[in-house]
Amino acid sequence: MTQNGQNAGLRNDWSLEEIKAIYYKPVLELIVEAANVHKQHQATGEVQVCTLLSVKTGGCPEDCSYCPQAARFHTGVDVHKLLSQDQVLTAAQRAKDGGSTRFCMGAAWREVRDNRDFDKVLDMVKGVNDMGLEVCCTLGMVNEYQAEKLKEAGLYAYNHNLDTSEENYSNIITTRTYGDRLDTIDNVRKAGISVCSGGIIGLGETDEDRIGMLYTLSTLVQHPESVPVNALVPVKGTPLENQPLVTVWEMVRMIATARILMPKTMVRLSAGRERMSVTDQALCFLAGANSIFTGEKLLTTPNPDFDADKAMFDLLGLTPRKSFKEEVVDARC
Ligand code: SAM
Ligand code: DTB
Ligand code: SF4
Repeated sequence: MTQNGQNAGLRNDWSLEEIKAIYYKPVLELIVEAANVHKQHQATGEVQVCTLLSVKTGGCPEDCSYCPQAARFHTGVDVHKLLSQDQVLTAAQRAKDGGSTRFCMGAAWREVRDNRDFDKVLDMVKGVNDMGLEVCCTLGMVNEYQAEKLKEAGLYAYNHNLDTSEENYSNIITTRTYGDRLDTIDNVRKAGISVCSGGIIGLGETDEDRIGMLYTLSTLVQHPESVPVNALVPVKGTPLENQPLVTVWEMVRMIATARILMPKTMVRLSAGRERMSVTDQALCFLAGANSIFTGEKLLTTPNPDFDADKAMFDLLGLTPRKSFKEEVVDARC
């Protein structure tokens, strides 16, 4: 058992065999076990509400085969350059008014470059942070120095997904390596920024790949503070456009295993909710999911609208989680 400061009481020495034994449990047994872990470590019934904004859409030089924003695929995505500070702050205010506590800005970049666009993003981070929201960015790869600049500007979290297992990575993306991904996560961690890293299921990967990704995440020196679990949204024009949709049981298995391995982490039911019924989503919450993206768009694809999510929260008796930033303030009072 690891007993370093932040990981106290949490394990990062899981073996593949142990993870397999959890993942392959009969699904109802798995849900019960995950629900128990959830109850011990999380405030049940509380769900973190996050909103996404694509601040720079499309034209990306990478070849991620799931992504509508890769320039080489013809997906008809609405390509635009970096939004203005005004446009971003207006969207952030709307998200805040809608009950979001985290605002995540995504850019279709391979990596951050030290140029005027990065300076503008730093200003956006400052502006959104000043509004009292937890600011998150997902901008591709960052080096140590860029991570520090983001931290200084007030960045709370950085999203950088592993997406799949190390073994499967080159079947999905060839323009960078798994090691590149891990290096960025490390740079973000060193800068003292909260780490958000997870993946996608439904890419054509095997169960062993899903287990492999969970193994990498749960054996990092410190678990990511959030782990998004995305169901592939197949987009016309991408190489994965004809992939069959994942079932709710596959999502549940992934979420429940993540919850058991990383009890203190926020597990986010991310892309794919548009096609899920409230009953399906309820199973995911039962299995340990406690964060979602709200607002009618993710980055480029649809998401349930505000009213549908409000009705779901009411029906299931869920309450929006308050901001981690507020908790820090409370603790100081
Ligand atoms: N360019 C940056 C990067 O790759 O880290 C940030 C933006 S990228 C769109 C963020 C994440 O969105 C990806 O890592 C992937 O997990 C997810 N994503 C992209 N397209 C998706 C799709 N069609 N279905 C589900 N998730 C998707
Ligand atoms: C994450 O894991 N999922 C979000 C967020 N992090 C950046 C993105 C989902 C994108 C789904 C496809 C789209 O809307 O373009
Ligand atoms: Fe570019 Fe990110 Fe999409 Fe890959 S996932 S093509 S890096 S925007």
